[in-house]
Amino acid sequence: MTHPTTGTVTAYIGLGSNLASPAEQLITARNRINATPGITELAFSSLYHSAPMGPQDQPDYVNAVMGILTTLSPLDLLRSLQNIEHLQGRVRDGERWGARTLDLDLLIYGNEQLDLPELTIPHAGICQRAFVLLPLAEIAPDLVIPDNRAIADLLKNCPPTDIERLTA
Ligand code: ROI
Repeated sequence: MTHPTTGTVTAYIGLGSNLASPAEQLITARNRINATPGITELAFSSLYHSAPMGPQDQPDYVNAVMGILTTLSPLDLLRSLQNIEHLQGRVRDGERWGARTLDLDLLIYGNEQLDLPELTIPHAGICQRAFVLLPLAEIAPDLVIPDNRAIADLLKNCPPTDIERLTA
């Protein structure tokens, strides 16, 4: 939903890293997102330490979620996030679910539901991933995901195991 007076949309971005000083990667990414024209930060969650989902032969992750106001379209926002991943040394080597210096996922974009080859919104992984749900619930406890699922209900079905809040 576009805010009628400002032409901006509220969006949520998931951040994750498990290589090359993960917490610093997230802080650098936050600064770069904030420096992007058309993006204003609304909220940034605590950092969370989480066990890897998927292949276990990789380091633990640091995860967070950021809420923004943006004038960018979903695809322009996606491109900006991919550019930042690239700047921080993300290599897409084709290995699915492998270690990464930075992962920026566009989780939610207003009330939009999009299913494009390069972008699905709401992000398909939100509901199964405590490392997304927990930080999202921290900054947006009353959020209802566009297909009508309340964060609080999703959390009940997704026990927050193997995840620890790092900073206030
Ligand atoms: N596991 C955790 N804990 N955090 C992530 O951000 C993360 N990202 C991924 C995969 C490899 C699925 N596992 C993850 O892309």
